[in-house]
Amino acid sequence: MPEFQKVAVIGLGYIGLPTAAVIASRGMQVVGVDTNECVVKTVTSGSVHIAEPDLDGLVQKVVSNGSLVVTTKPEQADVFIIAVPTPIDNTKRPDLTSVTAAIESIVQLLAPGNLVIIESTSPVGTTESVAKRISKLRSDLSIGTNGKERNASISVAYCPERVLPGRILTELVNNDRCIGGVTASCARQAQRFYKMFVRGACIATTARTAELVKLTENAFRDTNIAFANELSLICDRFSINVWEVIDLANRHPRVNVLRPGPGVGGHCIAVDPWFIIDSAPDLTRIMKASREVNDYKTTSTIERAIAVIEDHPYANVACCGLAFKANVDDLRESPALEISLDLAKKYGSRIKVVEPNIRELPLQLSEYGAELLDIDKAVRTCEIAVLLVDHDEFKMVPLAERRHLDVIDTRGIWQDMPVRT
Ligand code: SAJ
Repeated sequence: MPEFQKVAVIGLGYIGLPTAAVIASRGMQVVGVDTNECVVKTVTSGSVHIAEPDLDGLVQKVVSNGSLVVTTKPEQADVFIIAVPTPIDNTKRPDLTSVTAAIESIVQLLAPGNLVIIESTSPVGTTESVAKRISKLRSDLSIGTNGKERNASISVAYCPERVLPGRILTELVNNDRCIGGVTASCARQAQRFYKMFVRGACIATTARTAELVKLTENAFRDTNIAFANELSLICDRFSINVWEVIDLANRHPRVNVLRPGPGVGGHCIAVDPWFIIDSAPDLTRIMKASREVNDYKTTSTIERAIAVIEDHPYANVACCGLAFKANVDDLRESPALEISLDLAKKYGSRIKVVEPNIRELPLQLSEYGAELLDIDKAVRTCEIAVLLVDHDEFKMVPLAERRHLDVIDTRGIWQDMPVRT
């Protein structure tokens, strides 16, 4: 009998739902679990609640052929994957409430031979604590033991996801995976499982190492973006075009400066470094400074926009983009949203928002009188543009149609005209 026939995925968000759908498409029976009844209803009807290329078609297929079933309550399975959010609280400390609740919801269902995998981004030591908690609540089960006791044992592992929104389905299958076991046998069992649907290498390590690997990846990117953002502030002071500096510097064979922007958004890069900072505050000077630089870039963009708007007392302002990055509809932790909101608070109906990936403005923005326009109408009716996201739709606006605009280009995509960077 195959070792992994039935898989329960707890949490059907940006990671859980695509993971559940991919596993279901590989011939395993999958139960997707989410406490949000709207999510369960949507997916049960074969639809999706998140925009991600090709996800709708895949979910439709696996739901209609019965290999993915969705519910609010977990049930017995061979493998349990925890893919719930792990945000930071107001004091920037990791909030593991959802992981704890997910574990509590499955612990009494566990049976010998089961595999429990945490995919949620977690501070170092979380998986070991989870294993201890399971041992405490289920003294009949041992964790990761081999040999004679094997039938009474379960495995616990940490296997971080590293997929890029916008490319999730491809990266889920093709990226290498780092598989951290609480014991070596736990890692081996998890490795066997991931090899069933991952084409990339599945590399075994300890749970603690895998936890830090995930945090390292995102902290590394945050620090590199901070370098680019700091450089953009320096260039502004010296009236030098930062995009030209980066382009020329990157011609050096060993230099690769990333792109500045209006700050760092999303629920990962701007959050995960805090997991490391929180656990080693005395050792994380670069990571903390990077977070501060990236947050300051949002503040400085607001200040620059205000300075330009104050120079044009009656002008309408196009805030181009609300999403946290190009070509997605995700507004979570978005600096573009924060900037547009601040400007709408101050300038009300003069603010015209362009976001091609949403149908309705978030309530906070419309309450201040801001209006959602398409890009063509916005460039026609505004005199100022604050370009916040490098969506494809914005890249395609010809120079002739935006020549009249006073532009703050935080993404460097309208560099064919004299602009403020
Ligand atoms: N950004 C810049 N300049 C750049 C690159 C990005 O300002 O040169 C900004 C984006 O505009 C956005 C933010 O950074 O606001 C994050 O975007 P991103 O594309 O760098 O990353 P995410 O948040 O979409 O996904 C990241 C990825 N991590 C890494 O690249 C190390 C992804 O692989 C992870 O799976 C994901 O976090 C996650 O879930 O942790």
